[in-house]
Amino acid sequence: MSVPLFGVTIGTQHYKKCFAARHFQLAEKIAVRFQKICVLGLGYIGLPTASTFATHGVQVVGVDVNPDVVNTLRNGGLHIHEPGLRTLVQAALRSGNLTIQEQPSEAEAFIIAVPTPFQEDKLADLRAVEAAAQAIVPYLKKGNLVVLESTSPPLTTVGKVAPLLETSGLRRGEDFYLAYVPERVLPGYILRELIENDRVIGGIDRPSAEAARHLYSLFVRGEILLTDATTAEMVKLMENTYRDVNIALANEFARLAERFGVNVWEAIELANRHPRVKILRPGPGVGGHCISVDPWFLVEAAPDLARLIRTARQVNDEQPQHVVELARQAFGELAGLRVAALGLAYKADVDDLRESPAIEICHLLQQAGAEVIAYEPYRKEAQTNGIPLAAELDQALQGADCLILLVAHRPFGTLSPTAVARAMRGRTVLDAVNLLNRAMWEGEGFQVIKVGEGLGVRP
Ligand code: SAJ
Repeated sequence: MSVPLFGVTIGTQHYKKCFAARHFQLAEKIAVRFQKICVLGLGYIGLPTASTFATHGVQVVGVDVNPDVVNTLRNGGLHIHEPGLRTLVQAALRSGNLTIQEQPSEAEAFIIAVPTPFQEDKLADLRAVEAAAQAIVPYLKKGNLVVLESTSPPLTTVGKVAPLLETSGLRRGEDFYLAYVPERVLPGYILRELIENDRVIGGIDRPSAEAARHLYSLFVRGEILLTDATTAEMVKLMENTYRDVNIALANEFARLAERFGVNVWEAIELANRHPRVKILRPGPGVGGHCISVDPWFLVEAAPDLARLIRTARQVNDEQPQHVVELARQAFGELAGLRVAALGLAYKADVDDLRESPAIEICHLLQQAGAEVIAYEPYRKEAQTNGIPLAAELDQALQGADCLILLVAHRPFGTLSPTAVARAMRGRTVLDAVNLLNRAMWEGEGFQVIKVGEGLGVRP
């Protein structure tokens, strides 16, 4: 039997010999010393993680290179929206366990939770990870644990982070522990999932995995599963790719249904009654900083192999254009139309606008000559790059010829068609997320078009 490790397959006996009891005990000893940690990157993952460790009794130095983020947090503010996060951060700060800095300081463990976006050419941009690893170097000491949480292409931990850390003169596996521990939390449910989800921990060696297990078991209640670093990187990319490919399938089903005059929502509901079928939801496209980005890391790493993954990405990336095509069919000539666009976030009930298909749809409508006024209840003052933003819903609706619903935010579920009809000039609604009750809106004189239903004409 053999254990795949760092791209190399080595025999189990060798694995056991290398990572046997002596190291394991070292890891046990290290564990009790996780009294002070340093979390680099205070975004959607780093801030909840730092605060959760702090409220579990660990002294945490939260580090962010953005002085605005540091100032906001130090002054009791919050730069991101996530349910429950304000209370958690306040509790962490009040406990005295969480401090916010622009630079790391000495600690027993360092967690890197910085963004890994892609560049124009869809290649991974690892500059933030590299900068964070370099920032740790002056503070790295023998016996420290370094954890990478940022989603990264395969082999980043052993091929990029480890060599950077070794510029300290310390050696991986001998002087410091190193692990890849992917975050798997769903925006909107981060605080609960951080604690309850199972956690995959990939060590560059067995002691590193054990050391990271001891760190995360301070608050994780889900099962902790140990593997090697590269497998853990692959696991993370597989999870998000799996979702992306399945959403692409749902979007393709929607397009097929529109062509055949079928209601895709009804068809999906019926297909999902099969015990082994679970089709996801079509929509305006796939956004956010994870699912629309991560599969490209696999395409980049092996373009000759990742063919389905690339196609799924392309299908999802085309969906905003498809929605605009539906708008053209529903609204007629777009030039000169005043369109009220509801929702700009990348998905329901978050304030995150990154890679949002809703924003792309607004831009495409503008390019077609429409006058778009958007309303985003969770980011009323967002910078939206040329999309005028209404401070209140009514302002967006006032005098609009058409309404396009782009995000299934909870507050939109209770929109009153009567009130909307009073404010709008026209009576056409394009629902890209299947939130509106067709009968209610049609009862108020609206023409309702939905993604996956098209104009509802069956030959
Ligand atoms: N979407 C659809 N149809 C669906 C589900 C989602 O069109 O049926 C769209 C959403 O509207 C959104 C995009 O896909 O635009 C992504 O949303 P999501 O809720 O699927 O995922 P994220 O990006 O918010 O979070 C994902 C999660 N990964 C998986 O579910 C496998 C989360 O667990 C990860 O931690 C996160 O990526 C991450 O940080 O990587």
